[in-house]
Amino acid sequence: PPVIRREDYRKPDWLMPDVFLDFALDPARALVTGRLDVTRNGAHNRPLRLHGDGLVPLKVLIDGEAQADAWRMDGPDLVIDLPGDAHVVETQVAISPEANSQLMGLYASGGNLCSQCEPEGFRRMVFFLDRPDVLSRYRVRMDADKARFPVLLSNGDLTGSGDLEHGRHWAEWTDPFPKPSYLFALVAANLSANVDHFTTKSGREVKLAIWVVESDLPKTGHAMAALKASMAWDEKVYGLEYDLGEYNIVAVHDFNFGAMENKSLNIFNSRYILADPDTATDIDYDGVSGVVAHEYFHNWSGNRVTCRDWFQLSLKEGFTVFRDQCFTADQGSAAVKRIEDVRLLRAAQFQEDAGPLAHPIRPESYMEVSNFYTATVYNKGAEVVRMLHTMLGPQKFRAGSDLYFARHDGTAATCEDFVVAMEDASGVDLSQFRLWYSQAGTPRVRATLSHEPAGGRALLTLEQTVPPTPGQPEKKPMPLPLRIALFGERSQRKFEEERLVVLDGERCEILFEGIAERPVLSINRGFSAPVVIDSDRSAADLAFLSAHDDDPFARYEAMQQLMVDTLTGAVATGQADHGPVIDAVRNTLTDPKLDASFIGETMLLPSEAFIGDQMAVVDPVAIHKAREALRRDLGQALEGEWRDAYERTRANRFELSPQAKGARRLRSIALGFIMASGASDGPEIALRQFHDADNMTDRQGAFGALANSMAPERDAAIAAFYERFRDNGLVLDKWFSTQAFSIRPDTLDRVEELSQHPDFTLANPNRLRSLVGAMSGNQLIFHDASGRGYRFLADMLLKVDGLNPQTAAKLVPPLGRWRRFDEGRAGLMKAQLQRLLDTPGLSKDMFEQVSKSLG
Ligand code: DPP
Ligand code: ZN
Repeated sequence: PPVIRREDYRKPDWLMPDVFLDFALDPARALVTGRLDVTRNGAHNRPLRLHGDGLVPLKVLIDGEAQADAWRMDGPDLVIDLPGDAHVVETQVAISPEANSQLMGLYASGGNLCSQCEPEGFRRMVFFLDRPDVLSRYRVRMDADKARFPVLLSNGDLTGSGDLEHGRHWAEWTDPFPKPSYLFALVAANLSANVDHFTTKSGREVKLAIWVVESDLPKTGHAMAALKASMAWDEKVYGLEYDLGEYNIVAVHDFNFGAMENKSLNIFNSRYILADPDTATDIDYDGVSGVVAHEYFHNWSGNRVTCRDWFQLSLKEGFTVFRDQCFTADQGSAAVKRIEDVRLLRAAQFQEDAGPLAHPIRPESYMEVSNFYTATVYNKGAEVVRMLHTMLGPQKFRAGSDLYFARHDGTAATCEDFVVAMEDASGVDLSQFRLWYSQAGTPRVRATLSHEPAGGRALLTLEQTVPPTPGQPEKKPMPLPLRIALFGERSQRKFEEERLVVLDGERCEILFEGIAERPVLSINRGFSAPVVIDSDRSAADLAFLSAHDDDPFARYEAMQQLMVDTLTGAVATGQADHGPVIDAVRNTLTDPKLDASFIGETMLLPSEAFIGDQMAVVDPVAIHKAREALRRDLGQALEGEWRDAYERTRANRFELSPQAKGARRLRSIALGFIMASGASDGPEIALRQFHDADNMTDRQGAFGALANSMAPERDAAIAAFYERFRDNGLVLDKWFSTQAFSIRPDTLDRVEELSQHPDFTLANPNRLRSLVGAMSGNQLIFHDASGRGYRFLADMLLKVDGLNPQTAAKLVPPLGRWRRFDEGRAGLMKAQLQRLLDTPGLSKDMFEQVSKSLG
């Protein structure tokens, strides 16, 4: 497949200010007509090239006339020679939504019809200028069988509707805001709405509707509350108001992404809309509010100002993730939110940045842009915006965002435009900061602190390196904003106020004066820069910080570092001293000043994958053994404390306050440690929690603990869970994923068995990820030395690639980590990648991921 390069960007040859689309809908065969007002953009004589993907023209009219010699097919595209500077081009095609297994373009889900266009799905519905820098005003007419599809929705405002012969009806929608094709949406469905209202700060009345199957209406309250809170938050924090009279959200079960921000008609994966206490965990509730907010915030950062080309994807995604992170932090516990975001960044993005698929947040090239909806573009992109916020301060940052929206409203912009707006509004020179957009790889900072007691001085030396990544062997130093403080070991007090140090060279030294006692270094507080810190802090220093640092993130981080040092030490030497971790955990667990949610976060041991990331060669079995040994020792040494925590978090009423959520979290973590201790009543306590729970968080917590155990209670829980929830697809996903995450030695057998289960299907992305994605995220199981895990993944990828290449390709990266493993495993992983590569007819999505992963 051809490689598309950022440097080759050329402005469009033709523009398309107004378009009219007509959809005569039927699940088996829909007729789609596009009438495009095209205008020549600049002085040139190039033809009009309309993108298509699998389309056959039934009709091509130029200014109302069939001119057969004026057009031709060139591969998937329709090329038309046009004499003048403005013409009307009309085309018609037939498509089959129910045969569309890619879930891109117009497809059927649960008997309803819906569309997904980002990034290049529009061209699967009608010949079009399907690129984000071509903005058009849309008028959309559709007709469908009224009994089957009573609800007909598109972007903008409803401008007409009525009944037709043969039981059909029609609707027309007009969107006054010019938009690129990827923001188009259409829905024809039999759904009911939860309707509410929001009044914007300037008095605009907005009708809000969340469309779901009628029986799911009681599960939409949380999403609706999140939508209203997001609308209010964006007015307050960014001064941004909603701009239309309607805001519709439609939930569907089959969806490649989490959700899609189509103008005024969001389409959501139902897992990010539906929530009630019986079926959704607290994490699911947070997922709903976070994604609802994310898609709402796109109305400005994405829709009103969109992207010039797909290399600029982080312009809307990084910024919008940053915005949704801040929203969530403001709604609940900011400390816990930051910890969760960093955990995700390290698990997904740091790994990506260290492997064969590493790319800058603004990539330089791609074969298939769908492969670039990555943790780097999204989550590292958000960290880059966060660093701007940290370095500029909130006021200048807000001045920058105001200028950005004012300057670029109604246009397609670039990452450079964003940085220039920040620069112009703040007066801060961001020349070197631009490296964050062009260099891949996670910077490392070595921090060395020395103390001279006689002079009362401490000297901190910071050195940065940015590792090589594919195509980028040499790196320049980047500006790294590091929040730093020193604490007195004896007094347990912070010396002076925290400093913000921007390390922008390879090395710098920072002098602290008036340091009379031995200082302990607290660095990268709040995770102010997305980097790895190497420091030689002792176990005692880390334990000290975990008890006394006044930055909650730094406190968490010190505990994590202490655990990681202990575990990597145990793997390297076969010897472990668990004493310091046990003492530090006891201190935190019994600290009456800490809230349960923070305690819970801090007690979580680093994942096996994260421990592996710290090692030159990952040894999955040794890591697992070391981590389980620490879990057992923590469980045994603190059994009384865990049982106390378990009792004191016995919630009596379900509510979603941060306190109640924290209590539930800590309770299941305590249960895990009680079971890890080997206490004979562990499985019984877990099964009791499983059955008595009045909410999914407690039930799932117990279910997860039991799924890892060899006790007979485990089978009882698996059977009971299935019986209770077999008709609820979203909960059944948990049933599959919990078993695939199990550390039991028979997990691979079980996963293979589950792939034959009548409720397993490759057609539904959530279900696919719940089994295949979960198994390949289970380091111990996936990396079974026999290579069975690798073979299972490759078998599945081959099957899915024919159905849904976009979703298949996203499951490739675990195989690409072969360089990090021993020769035996690496050989087996490469063999599966090679097997994929050798398969004829591989999609370009898969080809790109697999060929890059082989290196
Ligand atoms: N633009 C979507 C989102 O991230 C993904 N298609 O919200
Ligand atoms: Zn987004």
